[in-house]
Amino acid sequence: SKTYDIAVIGLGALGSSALWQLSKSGKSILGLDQFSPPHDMGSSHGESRITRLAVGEGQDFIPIVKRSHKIWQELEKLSGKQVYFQTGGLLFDTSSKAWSKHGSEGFFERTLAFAQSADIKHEVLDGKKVKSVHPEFCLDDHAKAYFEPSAGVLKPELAIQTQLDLAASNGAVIKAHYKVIGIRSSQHGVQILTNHGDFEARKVLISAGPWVKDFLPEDVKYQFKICRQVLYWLPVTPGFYELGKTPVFMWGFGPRPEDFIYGFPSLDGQTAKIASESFLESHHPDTLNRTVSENEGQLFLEEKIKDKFKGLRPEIIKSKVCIYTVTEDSNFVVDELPDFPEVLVASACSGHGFKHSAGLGEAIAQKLLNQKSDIDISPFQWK
Ligand code: PYC
Repeated sequence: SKTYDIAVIGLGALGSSALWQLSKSGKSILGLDQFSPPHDMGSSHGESRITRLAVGEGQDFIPIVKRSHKIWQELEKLSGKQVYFQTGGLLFDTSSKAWSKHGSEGFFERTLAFAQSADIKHEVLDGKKVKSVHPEFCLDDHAKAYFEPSAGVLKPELAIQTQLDLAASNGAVIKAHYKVIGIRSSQHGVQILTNHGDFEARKVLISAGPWVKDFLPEDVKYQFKICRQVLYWLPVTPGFYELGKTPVFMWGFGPRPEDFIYGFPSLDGQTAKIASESFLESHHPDTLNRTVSENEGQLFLEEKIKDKFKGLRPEIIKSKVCIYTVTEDSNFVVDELPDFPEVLVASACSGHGFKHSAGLGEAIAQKLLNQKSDIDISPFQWK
């Protein structure tokens, strides 16, 4: 049977990006997904993602997101589809003790320091100034705020679909509803066992999102937590949260990573998406609770939304469960499977990955093709 040069397992944000970049090489490329991507079972759905350049998660990420913005432009030009909407982005820290984003203590100050050192256009504002332009945010006059004009909204499903379409038009073979059951070392490199038969590839990328642990040995598996998240859509009052007026926003309001919400302008003119984050429990994606109870929604409104917004009705129109794969320090992992160098694992975007997926997918493709890359992925080795 045929031996593919490279196979990609999992076609979400990273997998679809890597597949498109790999498909430009003229090599034989195979993409496998257990569902039909873009789908809503992993970490790459829910209509919108934030992108921002001064990423307080760490300086190593800045070249990746900058490169990603270039690639989104290329994708839009090639496809005629708009995946990035520049809205500007606001970051608030209103905690009396300073809020800590998961894995990134001092997130507000780090964002500001990185914006200064990496020459990213920004403004430091107070609550009073923000409210004079954006009365939708109920801030104290002296609240800390940071504004970045180049931040905005990415459309994850459209970006994935478009990258898969371009990969297919370059000759990549995409197989939906193929569940990988296992991988083994073989004469040609890697044997991939699936529910519909086996494949051979010289190299494999595992970009399986929250299913990554199914492929990992015990000695590295423990580094990942699989965390359930809930996205909510709330009704907006006409004239508020309009795309083109309201920026994307992130808001730390207490010391814990869970004391955090982020949100978007309305993309449908009726509702705005707002969500929080949770890192408290770990689950397997096959058994994780994918329904959101009325009680859970009411708690979200009470504990996270109350008194913070104008022009938004405290009511839940729609909700959706999404999954993060998380490391202790929120760092990504891009490294070979221990004792199996033909297999590269790319994972653990820890809830801040989509914005980097275009640049990271390109760097991963370059690594798999033994090409030089401008992006340094060495900080993402196993701990
Ligand atoms: O990376 O911008 C981000 C983000 C906001 C909320 C979750 N992730």
